[in-house]
Amino acid sequence: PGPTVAIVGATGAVGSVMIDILNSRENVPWGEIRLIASARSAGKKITVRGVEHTVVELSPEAFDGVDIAMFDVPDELSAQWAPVAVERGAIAVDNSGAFRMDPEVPLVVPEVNADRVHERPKGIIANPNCTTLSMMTALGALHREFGLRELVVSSYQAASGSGQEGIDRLQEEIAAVAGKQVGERAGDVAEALAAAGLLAEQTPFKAPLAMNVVPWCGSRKDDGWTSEELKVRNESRKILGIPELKVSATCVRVPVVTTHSLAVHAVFEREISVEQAHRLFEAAPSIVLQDDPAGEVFPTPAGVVGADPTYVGRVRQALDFPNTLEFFVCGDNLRKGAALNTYEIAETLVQD
Ligand code: 11C
Repeated sequence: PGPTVAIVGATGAVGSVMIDILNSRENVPWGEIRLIASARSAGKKITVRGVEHTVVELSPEAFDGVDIAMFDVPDELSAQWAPVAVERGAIAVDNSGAFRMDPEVPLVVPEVNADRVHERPKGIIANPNCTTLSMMTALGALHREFGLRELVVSSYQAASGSGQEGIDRLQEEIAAVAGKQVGERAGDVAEALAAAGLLAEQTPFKAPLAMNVVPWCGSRKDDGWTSEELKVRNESRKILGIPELKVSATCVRVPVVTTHSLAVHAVFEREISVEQAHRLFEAAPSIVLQDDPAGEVFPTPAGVVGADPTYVGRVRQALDFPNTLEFFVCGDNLRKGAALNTYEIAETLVQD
């Protein structure tokens, strides 16, 4: 039989997508597939590839016999349990922020730096943040040929970046404002939400998300930055292998359930034409180019959700900045942004 793979956090928003990915693959290299979750979800039955599995509780013993453990749990749980999985003999592929910037932990996007999976002195490989990941295959393809130097991005991040709690909150907020004449007076959206029992202090988004956008993702960091904006900067540098890359990000939550988008302003060592960028995007197997200004064709998150590839469009040469390309990317934050990339790292390990 093939290697044993475990999904830790199997019942969460990303874990569920991981199971969808396992179910949708024609062939998988795995022998046993083990589903691991908190005590609250232990005992739950989930069918994977036609076989009913019982979710087992997270414990040291749960990792016995596991070759690759894919973690989709909060940072503090990964920090505690990924080393336990390694002690028990597994390679941990971790989708949390706990290890990403650890110099002894590779941060991998297989299309960009698959070779890094071999350098894992801690037995842990990290999966990037979904916002960073949504633009990485596109930037990796351009960087290889044209040498990326500077990056300015604005994100349009979906509610599911905050997990099932975020999805539920957005759906409830949309239901609360549906059919109401709101959005015409400051505060009236918040009033409609409060009237529906959706309390401001219970949202993961800091402000109403229905009929709104919220320029705040993640937690507060120094000098006015958010954690998400610093992750985009630090992780982009590490994945692309450009420690000096100049990066400035503004991360914004938008009322989209799933699929993150980014407006990217990328400066290269030399001039790059739209045609050259198109050719690189078209040659990349995990990129779909949707870019036809004449036909007004471009990607949107609603058209991309559920898809594996990164969608790229609105590719333009900047009018006032030399060697600079503007483009828009959309990537399903639960798939390539999280579960799929984690799974592809695990597949890369098996192929090796
Ligand atoms: C969001 N990108 O959209 C975040 C969620 O570092 O893995 C993922 C946080 C992370 O809120």
